[in-house]
Amino acid sequence: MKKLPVAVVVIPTFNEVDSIGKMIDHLFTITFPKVKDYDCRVLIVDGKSPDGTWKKVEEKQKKFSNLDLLIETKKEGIGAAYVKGFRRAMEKHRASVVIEFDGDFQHPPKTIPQMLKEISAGADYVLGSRKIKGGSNPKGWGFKRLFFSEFGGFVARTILFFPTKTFFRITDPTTGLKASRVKGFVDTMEMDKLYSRSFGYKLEFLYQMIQLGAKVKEIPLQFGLRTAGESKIEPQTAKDIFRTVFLLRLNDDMTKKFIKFGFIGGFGFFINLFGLNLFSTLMLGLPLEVGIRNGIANALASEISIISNFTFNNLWTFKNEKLTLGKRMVKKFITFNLSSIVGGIIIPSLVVSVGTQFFGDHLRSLFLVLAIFCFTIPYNWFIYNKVIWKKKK
Ligand SMILES: Nc1nc2c(ncn2[C@@H]2O[C@H](COP(=O)(O)OP(=O)(O)O)[C@@H](O)[C@H]2O)c(=O)[nH]1
Ligand SMILES: [Mg+2]
Repeated sequence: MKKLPVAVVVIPTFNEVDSIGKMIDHLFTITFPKVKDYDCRVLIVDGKSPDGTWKKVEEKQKKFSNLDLLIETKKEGIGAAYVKGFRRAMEKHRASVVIEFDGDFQHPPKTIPQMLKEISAGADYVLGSRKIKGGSNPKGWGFKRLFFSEFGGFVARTILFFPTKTFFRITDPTTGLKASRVKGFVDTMEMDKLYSRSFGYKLEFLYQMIQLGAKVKEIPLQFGLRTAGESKIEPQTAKDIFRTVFLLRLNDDMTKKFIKFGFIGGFGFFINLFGLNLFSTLMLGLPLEVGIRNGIANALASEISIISNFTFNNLWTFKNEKLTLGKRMVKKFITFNLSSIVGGIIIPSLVVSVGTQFFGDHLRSLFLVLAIFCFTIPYNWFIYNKVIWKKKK
């Protein structure tokens, strides 16, 4: 008989004695028989629950051979529990798919066959979403919990992914119901140094899976109310999640690039300013009108700042896409110059011109600042990434 790929449903538990037995029974007798193309197993990672959840699991192990139990020495957070669970699923069970699942019936077990089907159909990462058609939050949730969930999800999504495609594609980033492909994803993920060992892990796994290029599929999740036990969400959970997404984004390669780009751009501005004064002073002896003199001085200074921007971005910001001396570099440098004229002169001049025409001369400086931040910076960032230092496929 052909050996089926293994899917491990990992369930972290802490004081879930009232629901874990029912959950195990339900999975093995109702859910798994519906799955034909996976060898389904359950792994409970228990934080040494004082209520003896693990004893209940040991009791069930006598009945179900595909039920594994890992007892932690103490409660270390849901994220830490999943890391241990995933490792065990890969090493001991040689899992092809790992599923994140709660032990309290808030995640409907019938989503498991659905998620596995999506994986078989080619998805690498299946997420249960409360935000798409067919998904929902528990009816009994009060305004506060609902607000935190909605607002937290939006903030997390924005900080992590804005303005990329993923921002629009991931509707429920804090969801805890997921199926992940192991090969090329979970086995490649960095799990040693997580920012959060608590609920923030969800965002870290999500972020890493996206970075690894996972094909995402969302399925509707009707998030239920707990049937028993208490939520382990604590007041500091929101802070933990916020801190985690912030650190992830800050250490993102793109963000680091953007900071370098901004730094070099700012430096370029000062070169321009300094150069204008320097050249203007040097040309004082020449028989020129003041306007002509400053015009020439600024043109020279601008070109130096363009050269500086090009050089430093090439050596630092885009060092991985570095252009080397040669024909290609000359071509790109010419494009860079033309584009700098568009982004640095034509666009701001248009904005200042149109803005002051409509809203008054007194707003001149405001429109310049607006033009730089709203148009020049995004424009340059786009051109640098997509044209000048475009990644080779
Ligand atoms: N092992 C372990 N399990 C945990 C820990 N924190 C939460 N869990 C379990 O993780 C699952 C999700 O937590 P839960 O309290 O249901 O979160 P909520 O449903 O979002 O309020 C439940 O099965 C919990 O028992 C922990 O620190 N260690
Ligand atoms: Mg729960």
